[in-house]
Amino acid sequence: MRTVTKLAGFAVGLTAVFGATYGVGRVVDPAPVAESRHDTAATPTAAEHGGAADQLPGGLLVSENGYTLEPVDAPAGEFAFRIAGPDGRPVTRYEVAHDKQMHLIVARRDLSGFRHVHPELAPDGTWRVDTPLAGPGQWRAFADFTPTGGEPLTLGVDVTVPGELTERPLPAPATSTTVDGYTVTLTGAPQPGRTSSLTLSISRDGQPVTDLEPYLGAYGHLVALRRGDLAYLHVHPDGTPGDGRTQPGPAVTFLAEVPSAGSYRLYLDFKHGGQVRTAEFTVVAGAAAAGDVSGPSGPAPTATADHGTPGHGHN
Ligand SMILES: [Cu+2]
Repeated sequence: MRTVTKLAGFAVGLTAVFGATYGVGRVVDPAPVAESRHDTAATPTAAEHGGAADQLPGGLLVSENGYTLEPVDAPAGEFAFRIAGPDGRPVTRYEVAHDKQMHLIVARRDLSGFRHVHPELAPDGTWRVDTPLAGPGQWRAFADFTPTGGEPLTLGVDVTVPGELTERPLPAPATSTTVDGYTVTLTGAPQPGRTSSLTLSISRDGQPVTDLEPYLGAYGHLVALRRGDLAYLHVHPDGTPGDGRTQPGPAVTFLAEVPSAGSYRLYLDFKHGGQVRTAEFTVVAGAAAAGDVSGPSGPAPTATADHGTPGHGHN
């Protein structure tokens, strides 16, 4: 009983700390935290959906659950790293998730320069890839992987590329963007602490694109990074190619849960004509987001948030 009590106390402590960010409603029920951790290895999808609100967002830690992301020296033009396991040795066995054993995502601290690449694993546990770090700056590199026998993890590490840096301001929030002649339109807005549907529609020359090609097991792959700390968010596609209901465009729908109000940068990878492209958006989660200082002062944003009635936004 002592052990059980301690575990429960630990779970309460964790939940209370994270509750400031994720909503305090879960503090009263610590049991799901412990259960979701047990279930994760066997059913990662269920655990991700059921327990995400109780966990720290991905990518904020360089070491978690005994696994540590370690960049290693590499020749010019190459980026290399390994994952040290609980025994201190490089991990050499990984599960495939979204078609790959390792997803490496990089972005500068100002949220520019996003790249999503797939390194090659050497027998000694070193991952190598043509460097995705496109120029000088403070970069964050995220390794998104599942070690065999372990839980899905996203570890993050800072990497500096020396040189003259020009800080880029975060682009203003928008619901439409273009990349390589494609126009991508966003419908829906993320709401802190709950699952929101985001639909991205792709067109070219005014015509809807209806022959998207599967990429990483879906018609699109969406990553969200939070401004300020670059918290890395998994966003799950709603439907997969071949499930009998998911169409190859023009619309691709995702289920996103952001942990807090604030600004996020969304990066949509989609494949068409044999090439992967990335469309980027800035979105603001929550009615009373930081930076909303231009409007008249008053209680309106708070009142809107408290009522929580979807479809009654004022903007
Ligand atoms: Cu990937």
